[in-house]
Amino acid sequence: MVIRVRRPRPYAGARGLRHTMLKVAPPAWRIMGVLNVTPDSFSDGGEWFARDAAVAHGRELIAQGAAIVDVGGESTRPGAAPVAAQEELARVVPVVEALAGAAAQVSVDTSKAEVARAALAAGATYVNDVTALRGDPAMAGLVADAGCDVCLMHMLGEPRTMQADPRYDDVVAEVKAFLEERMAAAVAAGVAEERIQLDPGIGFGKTLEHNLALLRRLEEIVALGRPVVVGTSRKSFLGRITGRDDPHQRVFGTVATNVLALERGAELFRVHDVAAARDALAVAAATLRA
Ligand code: PMM
Repeated sequence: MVIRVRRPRPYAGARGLRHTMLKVAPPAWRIMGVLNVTPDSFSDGGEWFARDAAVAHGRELIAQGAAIVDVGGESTRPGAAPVAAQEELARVVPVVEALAGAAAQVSVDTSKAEVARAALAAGATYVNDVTALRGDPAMAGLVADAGCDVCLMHMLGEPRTMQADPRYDDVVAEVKAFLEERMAAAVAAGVAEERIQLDPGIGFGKTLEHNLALLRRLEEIVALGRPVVVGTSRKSFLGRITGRDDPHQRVFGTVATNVLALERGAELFRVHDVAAARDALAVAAATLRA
């Protein structure tokens, strides 16, 4: 089956906030709000597991300024148990369906083609695949046929074991080479280059030092020429630095990484706390432009 997705609507801005904003060019940055419909994600597992709660939270993320809502039905935290496609489908599709008419793009965070296909048919226009199209041989062709946006993310190993003892000679060079190779593979499979976004995969097979090196030298990933997605939100390396064990208390640390990443050229920010990121990025972007 070939699914043609609708083109995403233009970014409508945060509801009720737009008229008070500076009259400057529309932001080059966008926020991807995280919506985990899972019982076991590391920071919000169980909070939005019921369909109605998930849909309401998705709408709230959009109201706060998310241009994309990223709906996921399988936790990728270290050690997480795999979820069968049917279960993942049942979690994700009703939420995608309900949010598809809203003033934001809906993304599906999955590495299973079966789940992505159903989510695209339900109105998603973006596939966020943490395996960069390596997890399911049918995924690249599906994304190519659908003409949807796709995020290719770097991960060393697989979620169950990735944090065991990750090693690199030069983490930034290796992540960059991986993303370049995955982009070429996607294009070879028929994915349009302009639909591809790249993500260094903060926390996916990386130590604290690896994560900081990737953020510090993010320009090297930006130099690949495609929009860069950064997902630092509430992650454990922030807790290591700040001493905050509760992921909900890592908002300020997340915001610091977002601003640094913006300055280095990142365009998409995958966060749980949209309002905080939106204000910080608006101020940082206005300052950089001035
Ligand atoms: N991180 C998580 C899940 N999906 N997708 C992308 N593209 N980048 C990320 O950094 C990323 C991701 C980690 O789990 P969470 O949904 O609980 O934040």
